[in-house]
Amino acid sequence: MSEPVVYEGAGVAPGMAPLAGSEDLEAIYHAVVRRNPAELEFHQATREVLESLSIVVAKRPDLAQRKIIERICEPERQVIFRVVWQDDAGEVQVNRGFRVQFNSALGPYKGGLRFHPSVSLGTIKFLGFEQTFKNALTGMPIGGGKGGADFDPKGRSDDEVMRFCQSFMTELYRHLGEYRDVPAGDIGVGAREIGYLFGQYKRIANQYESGVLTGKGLGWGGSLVRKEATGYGAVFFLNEMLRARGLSLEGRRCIVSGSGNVAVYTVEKLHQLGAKVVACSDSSGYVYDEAGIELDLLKQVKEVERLRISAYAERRAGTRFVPGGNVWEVPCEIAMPSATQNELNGRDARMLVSNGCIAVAEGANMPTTPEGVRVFQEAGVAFGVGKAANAGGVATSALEMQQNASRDSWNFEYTEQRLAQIMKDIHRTVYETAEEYGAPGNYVLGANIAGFLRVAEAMEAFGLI
Ligand code: NDP
Ligand code: 2IT
Repeated sequence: MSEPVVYEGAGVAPGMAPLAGSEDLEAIYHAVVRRNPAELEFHQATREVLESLSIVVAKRPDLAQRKIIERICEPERQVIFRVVWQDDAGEVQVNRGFRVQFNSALGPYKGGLRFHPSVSLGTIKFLGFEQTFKNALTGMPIGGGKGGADFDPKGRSDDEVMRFCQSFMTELYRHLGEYRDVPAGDIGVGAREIGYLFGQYKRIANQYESGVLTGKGLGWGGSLVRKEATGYGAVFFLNEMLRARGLSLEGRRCIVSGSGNVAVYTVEKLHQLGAKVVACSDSSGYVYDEAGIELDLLKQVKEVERLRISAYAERRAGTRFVPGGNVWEVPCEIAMPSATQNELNGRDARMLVSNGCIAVAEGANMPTTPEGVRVFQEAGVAFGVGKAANAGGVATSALEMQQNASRDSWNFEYTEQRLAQIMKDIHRTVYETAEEYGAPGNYVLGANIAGFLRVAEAMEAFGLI
C-alpha cells in the first residue's frame, strides 16, 4: 500500500468537490473545521458525507431548519484520559486513551477500540462518525462510537498488553455498559485484548455483563463468525456489487492490503468463492504469491506467531517479499484495501484502473483518499465504500449482543447465514438509495444518504437533542 497520508492545510483534501449548490453545507463544514482544529481525518470524513447530503437538503428543507446535520456532526460525548502502566523492565509508561460517544439515536454507542501509535482524537472522531452511519445501515439497534489509545502493542509481551488493558479499562469502565456503550476490536485490538479488558471490567463492575464488549472468546460469551465477519462480509458485499453488474467472482485475481483480522478473513472468503488472492501486505511491505496466498501459513505467521509479513515469503517457495513495496502495483481485477485510512491514493487508483481493476470493496475504514474514490468512480469501477462494505463486523457484534441478551449461542452456519443476509440487505438499501437520489451505482452517495436518514429520523422523533 502507499504510505498513508494525512492532509495538511484547511482540511479540503485533493479530489474533494465543492459542496455543490449549498452555502449551508459549506458553512457547516467550516464550522466543523473551526471547532475541531487539526483533526484532518475527521474533516475528511465529514466532508465526504456532506458532499452526499446536498441532494437531501434540497429535498428535505425541514431537516436543515432544525439543524439536524450540525447536530449529527457534533459527538454527544468525548472522553480523554491518562493511561499509566509499567513495562516489563519496570519503566513507567504514559499513554492517552479516548472514547468518542458519537451518536446514540439508534441504540447504545457501538464501535471498536484501536491501539496504534498514530491514534489521536481526530482519528477516533472520524471513526466514530463513520461508525454512526455504518451502524445505521445494518438496520440493527446500535448507535455509533469509537475509542482507543496511542499505545503500540508491537513487540510488547502478553503481560505488558495485559497491564495496559487493565489500566485502560480502570478508567473506561465508568462510561460503558450493555445499554450504554459497547466496545469491540479494531486495529491492534483482538481477542487477546478483549479478554484482558473484559476481565478487568468484570472485576470492577462486580458483575458478569457479557454484552458490555463484543469480539469475546468463544468459551466466554463470544459469537461464532464474529472473528471472520468483517472480511467475510466485505466479500459478500463485493459479490453483490458484481452480481448487480452481471459478473461473478469465480477465477478473479485479487489483492488484499493488510494482513490483520479483516485481511485474513477476506482472503479466506475470496478463496472459498473461487477467486485467487495473489498479494497481501503489512506496514513493512507486501508479499506476492502467484499460486494464491496459502491461508494456513498466513494465519500461522500473523495470528499465531505475530510476525512480520516477510516471514510468509521466507517459508514458502515461489513467493516474493517486496520490502517497503506498494501492494497496489500488483495487477489485479479486484482490490480490497483492508489495512488503514488513506492507504490508497489517486495515483494508486489510476494504476489499478490501468491494470484492469473492475471492483474495489473497502474492508478498512476510509482507506481510499477522496481523489482515489473519484478516479474509481470516473473509470466506472464498482466502488464499495467502507461504511457499507465493512459493516459485517459490527453487524455480527450486534448478533453477539443478541445472543448474550438471550443467554444463547448460535451455530456457525446459522450465524454466517444471518451475516450474508445482512450484507445483501445493506447492498440493496445502498443501491436503491443511490438510484432514488439520481446517482445509480454510486455506493458512496447511497450509503451516506441511507445511513444519515435513519439517524436523522430517529433524532427528529426525540425532539431537540
Ligand atoms: P489489525 O490490527 O488486525 O490489522 C491491521 C493491518 O493493517 C496490519 O496488517 C497492519 O500492519 C496494517 N496497518 C495498520 N495500520 C497501518 C499503517 N498506519 N500503515 C500501514 N499498515 C498499517 O486490524 P483490523 O484488521 O481489525 O483492521 C483493519 C482495518 O479494518 C481498519 O481500518 C479497521 O478500522 C477496519 N475495520 C475493522 C473491523 C474489525 O472488525 N476488526 C470492522 C470494520 C472495519 P502492521 O501490523 O505492520 O501494523
Ligand atoms: O470499524 C468497525 O466497524 C469495527 N471496528 C467493529 C466495531 C464493532 O463494534 O464490532
